[in-house]
Amino acid sequence: MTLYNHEYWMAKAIQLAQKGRYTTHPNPRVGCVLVKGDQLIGQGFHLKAGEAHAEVNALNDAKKNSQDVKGATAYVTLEPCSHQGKTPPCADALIKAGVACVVFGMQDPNPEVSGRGLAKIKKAGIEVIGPIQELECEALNHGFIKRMTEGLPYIRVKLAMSLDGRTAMESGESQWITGPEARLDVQRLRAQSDAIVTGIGSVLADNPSMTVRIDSDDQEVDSKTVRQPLRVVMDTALSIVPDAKILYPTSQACVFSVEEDIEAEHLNVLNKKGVKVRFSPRGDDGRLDLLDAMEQLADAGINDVLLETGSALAGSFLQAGLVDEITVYMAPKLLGSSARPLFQLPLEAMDEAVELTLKSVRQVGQDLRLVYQPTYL
Ligand code: AOF
Ligand code: ZN
Repeated sequence: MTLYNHEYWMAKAIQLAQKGRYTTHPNPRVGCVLVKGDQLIGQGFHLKAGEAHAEVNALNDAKKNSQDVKGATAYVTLEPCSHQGKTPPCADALIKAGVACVVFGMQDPNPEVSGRGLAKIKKAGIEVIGPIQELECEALNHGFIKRMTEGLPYIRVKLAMSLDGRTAMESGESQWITGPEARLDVQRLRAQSDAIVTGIGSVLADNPSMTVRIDSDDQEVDSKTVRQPLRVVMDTALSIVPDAKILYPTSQACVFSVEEDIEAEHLNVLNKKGVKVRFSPRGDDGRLDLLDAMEQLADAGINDVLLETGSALAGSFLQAGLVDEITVYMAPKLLGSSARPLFQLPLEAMDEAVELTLKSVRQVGQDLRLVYQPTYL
């Protein structure tokens, strides 16, 4: 089979994997197609943690279509697993089904797998080809890969700004800079994230709920299966008011504070309401250590963080080297020179400038969606 064919079928597997974009957490998004004699005989993707993996769904699909999988080629966006997790190893299922060849997109970064799935398949005499379209396959799972390899979530900062780079008026007023289409796009970004992180400043100023709100007729996200991400507040001195909307339901919320900085009485009030407060040490700047907080989130299985906050906390995340991606919605408005900037960064000379790489540009309604990556990565 030519490389062209491999890329064609892997692209199909990637499309399938994307169907799990809103549901697989904390598992990766994975797609699989089974091909025999240039015909697709089975397809599947991973939908939900605890349920069948992509390969097993594809094998079941072939069976349902009365297709014989013996001698087929399996295209999988991620190395088939070799371990017994919540489900049995996919490598074993493919071997048992008698596939002749496995083409994979990328190795599984999970230390429980990382190469063992491919080794098992090779040992069974099955041809293994790959990685194929590795960058595209990695793009499905930036968060899962970062958590597995660095013990940190993938952190995407979302900001809305005017053409003159302002995110709020001097008073803090910021509703609404962007149009309805961009705001819907943000809801989809939230729905793809495992946690929404914000700062106490934004909570006290706007009392946001930070929930995902998807209409029942949404073209992209199924409003019935949409998952509510964890809502997280960075609040060094624990100043959050007990009835802040973001805290409810408390099962899906948590607050990070510095233990020495808080009032025990206030902690009691919050605990009684069921609010989970986590502690992080003080960082070099005297404020909560953001790196520690993010490590705690990764330990709790958070792959993808969406940081929706004001310019001060966004600037601190950037300076801590924690930002993986910046998504900016730019509105056709001018907010004037006294309005607040995108990031608060105390820079003076040109050589201190934070360099960014432009990754994509898209028009969303009347706004532009710009995606950047800091070059410190
Ligand atoms: C695959 N195909 O579709 C997925 C894989 O607890 P479990 O059994 O669901 O296993 C989760 C781990 O399996 C996950 O951390 C990752 O290493 C791998 N995910 N592997 O072969 C799939 N979702
Ligand atoms: Zn598996």
